[in-house]
Amino acid sequence: MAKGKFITLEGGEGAGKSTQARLLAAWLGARGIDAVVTREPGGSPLGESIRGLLLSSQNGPIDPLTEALLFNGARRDHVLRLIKPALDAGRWVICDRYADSTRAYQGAGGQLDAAIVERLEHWVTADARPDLTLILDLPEADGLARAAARHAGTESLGGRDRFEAADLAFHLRLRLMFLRIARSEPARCAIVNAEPAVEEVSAAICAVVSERLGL
Ligand code: T5A
Repeated sequence: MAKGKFITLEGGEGAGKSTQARLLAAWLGARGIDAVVTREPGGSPLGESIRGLLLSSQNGPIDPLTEALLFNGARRDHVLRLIKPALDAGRWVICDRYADSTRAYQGAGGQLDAAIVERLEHWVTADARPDLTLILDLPEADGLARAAARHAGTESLGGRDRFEAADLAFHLRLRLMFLRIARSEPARCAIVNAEPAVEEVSAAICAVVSERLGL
């Protein structure tokens, strides 16, 4: 059986990754392609438990190396329990965030040594490298405003998780890193303008998937 394709969605806060992951799965389903939608951190029971630890505002500041180890621990479990088995069974996998998020958030945002980030990524993702990564790009303040509008008033940080609560300079570093990754790996990555309406962004994504993955 042919292996499934592995698509990741990346970008800053509120870029629309979760929304677009669902729409892409539906579009693929209409073409007879069985796609599983998953997310990071999370995607497996252990991964979801680690997600709770990482996003909670109760744990105070966590240093970038500790964060990178926790994200990669969750990722390894996710790869072994869900991503690789699904791909081996011929299913497509659409993952809302993956290793590029560690490069951006802990590497560029948290200023963790790039060599450490790369080494961890190499160990953890050797069995599952994306065929296509869609980088959803929009100005960081716009993404944060979307995320804030979605969950205003739900928690002590005004509904924001630890990362959403970081300053704008942090979020600008993320955006620049995602764009740098896209430009340095053009065969794997495509930048999608995430500013237009949901339907327009979805159409752009489907066009890229169609062209890059031969649908
Ligand atoms: N993280 C993650 C790391 O630091 N390192 C890592 O290695 C990994 C894997 C995860 C956090 O962990 C960090 C990054 C994150 O901070 P999360 O809650 O999963 O936390 O955070 P996000 O992935 O950023 O999820 P969000 O839900 O905030 O953003 P999405 O998924 O990009 O956006 P979405 O689809 O939920 O949309 C947000 C809102 O905008 C609206 C939606 O309806 C929704 O209300 N929207 C639009 N509005 C207008 N126009 C459009 N085109 C819209 N698209 C969506």
